[in-house]
Amino acid sequence: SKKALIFDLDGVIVDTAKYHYKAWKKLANNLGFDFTEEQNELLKGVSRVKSLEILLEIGNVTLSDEEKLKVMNEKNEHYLGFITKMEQDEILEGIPEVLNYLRENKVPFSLGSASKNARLILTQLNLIDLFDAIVDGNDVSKAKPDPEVFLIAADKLKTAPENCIVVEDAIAGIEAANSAQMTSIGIGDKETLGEADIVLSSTAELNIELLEKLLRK
Ligand code: B16
Ligand code: MG
Repeated sequence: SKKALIFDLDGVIVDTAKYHYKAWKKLANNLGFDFTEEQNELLKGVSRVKSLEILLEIGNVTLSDEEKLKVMNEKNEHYLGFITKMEQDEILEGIPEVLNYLRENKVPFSLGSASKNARLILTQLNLIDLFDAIVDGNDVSKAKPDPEVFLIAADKLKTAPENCIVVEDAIAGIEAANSAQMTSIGIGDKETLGEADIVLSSTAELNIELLEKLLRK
């Protein structure tokens, strides 16, 4: 059957990691400990609940389930303050061209993100109508590295997993794509994303020429 693409959101379409970082850092500081940008790397591609657990472990802080819900909501409110101010020029380099190329050539594509704010972010960036399907943190029961998010996307695109090409910036996402039997393109560091079928240092390298080659295969 037909080839299709699945895009991760944070780190592939837009860099929301910097806003997540600011919001988690504020929460950490409120709880009495610091949170560095380096530690924030651990939260990339990881769900909101899991992110909080990692953060609390770093600070050696224990919270009740009720308190966890409360601080997660506060963190998200703070995060949304940044998101709602985001502009279209924050879309990562090369992405608009790639999405337009896929549409013009009738290659279906979906979002495959861990974020529960994905629809809001795509709307804010004026990209939501381009996508044939959207699968995000509201649609899954198992987070990446579980392949669920990408398998639902393939299903929505009516394509077999083997025909899907996943673009991801996080190791958990590459693992998810690989275990779904999909072709994985990693955006980032070759050492970190070594398990990916192809590694590109940035989205600017995800050009039409490379896509044409992959779609012809
Ligand atoms: P939210 P992705 C992920 O997005 C982020 O990389 C990760 O840092 C974040 O914790 C997660 O979404 C959940 O986000 O709090 O908005 O539900 O990379 O899977 O697109
Ligand atoms: Mg990501």
